[in-house]
Amino acid sequence: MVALHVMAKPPPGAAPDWTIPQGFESYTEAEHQTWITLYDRQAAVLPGRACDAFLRGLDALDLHGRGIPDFTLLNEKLEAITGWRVVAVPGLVPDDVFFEHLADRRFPAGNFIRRADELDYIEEPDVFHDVFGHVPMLTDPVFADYMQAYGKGGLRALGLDALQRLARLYWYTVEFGLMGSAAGLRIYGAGIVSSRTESIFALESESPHRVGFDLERVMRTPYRIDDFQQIYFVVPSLEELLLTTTSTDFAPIYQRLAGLPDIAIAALAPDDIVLSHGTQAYALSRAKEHVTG
Ligand code: HBI
Ligand code: FE
Repeated sequence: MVALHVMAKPPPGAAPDWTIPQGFESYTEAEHQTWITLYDRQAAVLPGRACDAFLRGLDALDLHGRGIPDFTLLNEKLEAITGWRVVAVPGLVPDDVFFEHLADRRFPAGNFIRRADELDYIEEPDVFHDVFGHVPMLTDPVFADYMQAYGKGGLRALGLDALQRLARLYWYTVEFGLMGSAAGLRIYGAGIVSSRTESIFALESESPHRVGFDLERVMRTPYRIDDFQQIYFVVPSLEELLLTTTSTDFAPIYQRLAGLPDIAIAALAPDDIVLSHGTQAYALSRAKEHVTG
C-alpha cells in the first residue's frame, strides 16, 4: 500500500519492529459483525472470479465468516503450510520495516477494522483488507516465495533509490494483479479481492485496459490510489511471476528506467499485449485530479 502518513518512530506500546499485540479479546461484537458483513459480500462475488490459489487459501485457513480471526490460531495453520506468519501492526509502517517483515516471512496486518458506516472506504489497510485480502495467497507456495523475494528486493531498492519502481510492481501484482487461467481471467490481487465493487469492475468493466504483465512496463506505470485502477496487468501464472522477478537483476533495470519517461496511466504502449483495450469511460466520468504513485 502507499505510505501516506507513516510516522517515523513506533508509537508507544509498539515494539521496535512496529508490532503490537493483536488484542483479540478487545474486539467488540459490532467489530466482529463488520468482518462478517464484509466476508459475506465477498463470498457472494469471488467464486468464479478469484483465482484457485486464493479460494483454496480461504478454505485451508478456515477464514470463514465467523468474525475477525485470532492471529494465534490463524498462524498455527499458516505456518504449517508455508512458514509465513501474520503480525499485528497499528497501521502503515515505514518501508524498511515493512520489507524486513516480508523478507522474514511475516506479513504485517493492521489490527483494527473499518467503521461499519464506511464499509467501502479505508484510509489505511485494516484487518479485513490485510487478512482476508492478503493472507489466503500466502498459503500458495509459489506466491509465498514471491512475497519474500519482494521484501528482499525492497530492501535492495531502498539502497538504490528505486522504491517507487518497486512500489509499482507491488501495486500491479500483490494489490491489483490479474491472472490468466484455462477458465478465463481471475483475480489474485488483495486490493481487488477485498473490494466488492472492484472485484466486478476489474474483470467485467469495459473501462480499464487489461495488458499482459511486463516487468519494465509495470515499473513505468503510475497507479491510482483513490479509485478503481485504469489498467490491470495479467500474469500467465504465479510461477511465471516468481520466475521473472527472481531471475532478473533489478539494478540495471532501475538504471535504464531512470532515463525513460513514465507511461501515462490510460495509455497503451507499442509493445503491450493488449487483452482488453479499455474505453476509460469510468475514469473519464469521474474526471478529477488523480492521486497517483
Ligand atoms: N505498511 N502496514 C503496512 N502495509 C503496507 O502494505 C505497507 C506498509 N508500509 C509501506 C508499504 N506498504 C509500501 O512501501 C510498499 O508496498 C511499497
Ligand atoms: Fe494491501
